[in-house]
Amino acid sequence: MNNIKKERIDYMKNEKENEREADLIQAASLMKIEQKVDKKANEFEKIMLIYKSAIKVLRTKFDILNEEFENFCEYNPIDHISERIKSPDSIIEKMNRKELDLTYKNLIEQVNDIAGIRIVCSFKDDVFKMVNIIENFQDIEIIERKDYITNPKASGYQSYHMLINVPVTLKDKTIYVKVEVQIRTVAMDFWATLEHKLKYKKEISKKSSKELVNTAKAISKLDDKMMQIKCNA
Ligand code: 0O2
Repeated sequence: MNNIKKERIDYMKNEKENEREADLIQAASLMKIEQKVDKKANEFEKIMLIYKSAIKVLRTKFDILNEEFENFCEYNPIDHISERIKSPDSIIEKMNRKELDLTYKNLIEQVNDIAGIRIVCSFKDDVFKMVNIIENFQDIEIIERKDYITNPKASGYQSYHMLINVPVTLKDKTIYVKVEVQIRTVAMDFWATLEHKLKYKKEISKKSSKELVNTAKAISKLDDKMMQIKCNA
């Protein structure tokens, strides 16, 4: 079930990716990247500010796209868009979960979803239309993608994730910052939101986990049925 294809774009793998991370470290005036993460420190705040800027850049692109669909096209695949910066506690919890040393280096290199944008679409095919549109953005780089729609997670979770590098223009240079884009249908979003609430920071029984997987399968069937109705309408 969990044979999710992790596609990493080859040219990004080594030097270029390290360059991107070095730029971010420099921009945050973080000279000692092996320094331990301190969520109350100035450096931490500066890093978060840069991630927030990346969200602003990408959010503006999606807002423009949404307005274009709304005003110039017959159909808008976007239902709504949301964004978030991962909270300091949640970043540290994730680093602990991944058994990472709590250094700024690991935070920048290994935590991919500090900045996140979610695009919620109406129908399943709209998700793939959005993926295609993002692929054609000239100024962003796609680092990785995870298609949890074609290959749902063992939990039942369905969503399309793209990890992208977004250009942030600072006074003396443009730096690239990682943002995770989650694209899914309204139905998938409904399931993920409730499942997150049910599971958040607590263990649930095997029976309940199984029931959640079954509800995810039901959601997938509903999505397919709605697509069929749309095609026949
Ligand atoms: P939160 O609290 O939502 O931020 P990676 O990010 O690639 O280094 P990870 O975290 O295994 O490693 O990647 P993955 O599986 O793509 O998950 C990233 C995010 O997707 C999660 O962030 C969740 O937001 C969402 N997600 C993944 N699996 C599930 C799931 O089973 N149920 C729900 N509801 N959401 C899921 P966080 O940090 O785990 O959580």
